[in-house]
Amino acid sequence: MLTATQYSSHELIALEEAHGAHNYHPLPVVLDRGEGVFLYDVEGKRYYDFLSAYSAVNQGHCHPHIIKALTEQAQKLTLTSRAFYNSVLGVYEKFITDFFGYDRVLPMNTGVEGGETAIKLCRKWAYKIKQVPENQAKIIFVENNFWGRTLAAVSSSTDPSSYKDYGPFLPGFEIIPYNDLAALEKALQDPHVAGFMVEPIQGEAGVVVPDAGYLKKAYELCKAKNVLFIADEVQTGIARTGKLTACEHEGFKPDILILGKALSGGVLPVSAVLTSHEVMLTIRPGEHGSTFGGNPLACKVAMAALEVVENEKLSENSEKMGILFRKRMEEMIAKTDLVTLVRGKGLLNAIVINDTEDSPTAWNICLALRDNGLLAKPTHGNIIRFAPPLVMTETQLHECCDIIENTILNFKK
Ligand code: IF1
Repeated sequence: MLTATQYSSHELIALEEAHGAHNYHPLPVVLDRGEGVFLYDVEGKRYYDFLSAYSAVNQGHCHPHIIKALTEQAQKLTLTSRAFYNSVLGVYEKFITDFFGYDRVLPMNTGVEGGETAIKLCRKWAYKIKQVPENQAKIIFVENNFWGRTLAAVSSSTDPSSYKDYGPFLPGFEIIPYNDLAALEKALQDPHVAGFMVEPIQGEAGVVVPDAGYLKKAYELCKAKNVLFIADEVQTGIARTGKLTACEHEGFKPDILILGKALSGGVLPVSAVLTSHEVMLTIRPGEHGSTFGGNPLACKVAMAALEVVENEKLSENSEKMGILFRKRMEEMIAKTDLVTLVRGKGLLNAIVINDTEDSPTAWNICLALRDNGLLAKPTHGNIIRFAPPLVMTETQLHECCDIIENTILNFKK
């Protein structure tokens, strides 16, 4: 029996084709090893990672501090379930609530479980505190949101590729345009509204940055109507946009904060929902949970991942490198009509390709970027997201911008 290291990229792709679900269409590259900002394919070719596993690897691949925490705890105790206490969870809960400035945390695993948990907390709070009539609580979402693949998540989606043929859908969700305060103000007139859940920057939609002040004003509108502002920072959190959380750019703290992805540095699934005593304690024992939620291994990994964010000043580096990146992209855009704009905050950015959404141009550019040693992937059609690990140095960033510029300027449709 051949081990994985003896298969070629081609053979490994064929194995996935033959034996796996076809729920993705990956860029044709087979990765075997990761270290910092670099990925290496099966044949040993090195690439700059400009996706970071959708912003889960902010600390860089296989960060030694996180891997050390993982391997030490893995040899001691990995899982007790919450049927019993363990020696790590309480320490983690104090650590993370202090780190983000919240009263309490509910630990889960994936980002979408964080979203589901936030919605359940919001509904519980609506019935027990706001006194919304039972089963009448409404939660407002925005168009082109993306917060995962569960039936609740796709029930709030406006993207047919997320929701088509998965009905019937969860009721109690209302969808309004993003970045539209008048639409939010109108929707908040309904006294049954319990929450407003929104990404501070829409990742999957193509790194859509709302107008300055939108989030803060939306928060204020929610407060005026006793509605919980729920920030989905699964992708924008953990220093990705140049602050520890993206809401910090607007100087407010969401009532419920959802974190995931880079909360573990991409080492294993760790998510967290942070909120106040009042909201969190509406859920009583036995009313929510998860087998792996808050397991000792995940807690140790998450604390190490957050220590890296603080010790290596990843928010500051993300901010600084992001400014540099967008400047380099603007200079490139001045030399070509293939790219119309660059947008983003910190090291969450995207370029918009001057072609139709259904054109293969963005995909073909990503294939050329791959050949030139940089990995990125289009989000919707003609938008390419660029989200490298936040540990990138200025020298490395210039090298990556050189690769992107040379690829774009020499690209033939
Ligand atoms: C896929 C997208 C990104 C997220 C936000 C919650 C979640 C995600 C803002 C759920 C997850 C992932 C899911 C993955 C691809 C990726 C993605 F393209 F799907 F939309 F990043 F933009 N909130 N995003 O971005 O977290 O349950 O996955 O841990 O499903 O294809 P999860």
